[in-house]
Amino acid sequence: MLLDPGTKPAVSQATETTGFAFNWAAPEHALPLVLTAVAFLVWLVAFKFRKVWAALFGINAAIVAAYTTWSARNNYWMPEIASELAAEVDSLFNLVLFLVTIFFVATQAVLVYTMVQKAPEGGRAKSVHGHHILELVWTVIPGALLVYVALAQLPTWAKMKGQTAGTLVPVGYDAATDAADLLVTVTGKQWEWRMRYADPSGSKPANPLLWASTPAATDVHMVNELHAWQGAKVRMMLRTTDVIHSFFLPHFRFKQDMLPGKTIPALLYTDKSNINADGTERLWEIACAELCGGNHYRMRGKVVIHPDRASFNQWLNDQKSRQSARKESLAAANNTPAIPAGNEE
Ligand SMILES: [Cu+2]
Repeated sequence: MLLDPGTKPAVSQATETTGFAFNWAAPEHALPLVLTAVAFLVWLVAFKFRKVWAALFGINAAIVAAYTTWSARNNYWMPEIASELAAEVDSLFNLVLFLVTIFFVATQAVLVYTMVQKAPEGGRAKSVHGHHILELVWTVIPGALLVYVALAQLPTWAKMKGQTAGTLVPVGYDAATDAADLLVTVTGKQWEWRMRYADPSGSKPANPLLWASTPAATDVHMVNELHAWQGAKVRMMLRTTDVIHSFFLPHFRFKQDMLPGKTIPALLYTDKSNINADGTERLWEIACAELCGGNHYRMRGKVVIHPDRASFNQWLNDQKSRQSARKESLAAANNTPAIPAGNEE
């Protein structure tokens, strides 16, 4: 019996890790410590004047505001940006972060003011009930902001789904208008990612959605590695063979759940290559962002964006010939009798 070449392809795992190394001189490491130290000093003073809780809430708000502003400005929380779309996602994130920070600080300021001004020393603050206009204000303003955020993200979401730029209302996938340069099916499986490319020498599958669920014998299989070239629009057909996985590409700010029984089309824009001029590679990881079982943590892979289409084609053709060689050796092994001739019962 000939094994599916997809069951045991060459695995080349992402092994590089970047551990956290504390450095006093680095402001991103020292700043939280300095803030904490200042906060502790202020708290001590407050303790003396019996306004401990008011001081705590105030200090907390100040630290959160300083740290979030600083982190957003220095892009401290996010890895390298791999595409323009990723930068768009970051600005959406920063918009939400900005709104949340403003309102957090504002509400904490009211809280602290009430605790300091409205309470007798060491006693309880007085409660205020039934202020109609105030209630209207704090309902209408957040409501309007939520609607704004919901509308602001629609064009980015449509791009990620590969719909025409400028489309606000998400529409279903249409193979006829699919402008992708490369087609790849990514299947989540406990506990790895299976990538499948159409035969580079054959014609593009007429119906990519159908092809995603019915592999051709000449497809090229790969495990835990997603390859493309710089400047490509990559149509990814996302599937799972078992439970829900979440296909997460942090450098592309791309995350999509894979749902059993569904093929989910998405588009990846590759504006940058992660192969340096000297041939070394910057690690752009793939991770599973949905707890999917005991070995969930093993669902690591990597994205390789070749500098041009020619080097990608070379890679794909290379994979294709390796795969045919594996198929042939498997076929030869399956034709060899397991029991040497003459020893049969
Ligand atoms: Cu998973």
